[in-house]
Amino acid sequence: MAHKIIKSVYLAFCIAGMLWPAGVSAGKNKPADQNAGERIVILYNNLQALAPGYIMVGHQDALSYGVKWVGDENRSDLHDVTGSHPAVFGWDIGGIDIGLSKNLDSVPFDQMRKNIVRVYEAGGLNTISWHAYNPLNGKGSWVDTQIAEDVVGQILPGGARHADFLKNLDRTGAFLASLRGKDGELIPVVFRPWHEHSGSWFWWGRLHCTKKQYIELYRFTIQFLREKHALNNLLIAFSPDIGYTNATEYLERYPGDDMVDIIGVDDYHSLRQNKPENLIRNLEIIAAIAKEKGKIAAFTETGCTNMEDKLYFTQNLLPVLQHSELTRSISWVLFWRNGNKKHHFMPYRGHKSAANFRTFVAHPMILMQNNLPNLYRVYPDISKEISGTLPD
Ligand code: BMA
Repeated sequence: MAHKIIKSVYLAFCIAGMLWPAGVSAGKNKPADQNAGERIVILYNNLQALAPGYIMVGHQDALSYGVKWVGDENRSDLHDVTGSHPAVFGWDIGGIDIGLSKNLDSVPFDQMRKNIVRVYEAGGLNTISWHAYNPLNGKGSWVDTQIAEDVVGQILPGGARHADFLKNLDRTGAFLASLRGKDGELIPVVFRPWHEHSGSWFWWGRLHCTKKQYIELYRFTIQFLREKHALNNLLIAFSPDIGYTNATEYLERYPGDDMVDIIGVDDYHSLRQNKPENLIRNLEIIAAIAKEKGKIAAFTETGCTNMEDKLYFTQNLLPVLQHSELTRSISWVLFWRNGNKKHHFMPYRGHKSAANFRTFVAHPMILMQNNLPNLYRVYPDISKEISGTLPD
């Protein structure tokens, strides 16, 4: 009898565990943040579980504007083209740091916040990059690629302008802390600061700081947001640009496993140069690192400028993504923004590559919002939850 009771108590625990919250820790890998909140752990587990079989489509500023429209409610160019929004939504908070009400591409922060909540409620993924303004002069992120600028050295602890950096970081933290769901809970987001540091076009790029300074900047930023702003809802994405040919080179300025969750890369170049083999190599390197470290690999930025290549998705990109077990384990691919007819990276209604994109998203490996399970719920097996609904 006693044996039976123990057994049923044990069973009850197991069943409860499948639902909440012990199921939360079911995945063997954990986010980098020791104090990660429950929802971010669920999200992390779901991303890990989906990664081997599926690649999510992401689009920067998808809900903010597209070619020939701005600010329409619940609209995206990808929805116009396929009948579904993307699964992943990219945002950029450059400008929040110096107290602007709109970001560097004129997206009002209040509207961005509402859309981030909307994406979360629909079960999709938000990823936030940060084209941080220069804390020394209030100008943008871009600097001369040939002339070294000592911004990082001056804003680090002990530097002459550290206090100015803290003000900017406080405003950034306050925005991230304002991303909340209906019950006041912090919305899980991917945060992708100090990106493309392997180039020298941003003030935190290779030419403008030492390896030690870059790593300190990165670690200081994340620790400050986690501790001072109590942000336990972040998955942190590390995303250099191209320029590595092996894992050691990729990891040269890596800030540490306790900081990073997403092993990313921004690569526009390889396919532009008609070198798919380079993109395959770059993706396989990040996928192998992610696998070894128990993290998540993502293709954090790419795109075909103005969609000049009509068959880009099925002829150029899909063969690369499908190439190997490693490339297939990339969690998402984020395409850059549709600013206007002369600056866009995705098709829009009536565009000549729209049909090609529809073929791409119909591939069973590719996920848009309409086939994505809610990423903030616990499932016994999330791959059984993929809806077969294809875009119209
Ligand atoms: C660049 C371009 C710019 C934009 C910047 C930040 O790649 O799209 O127009 O301001 O990204 O989003």
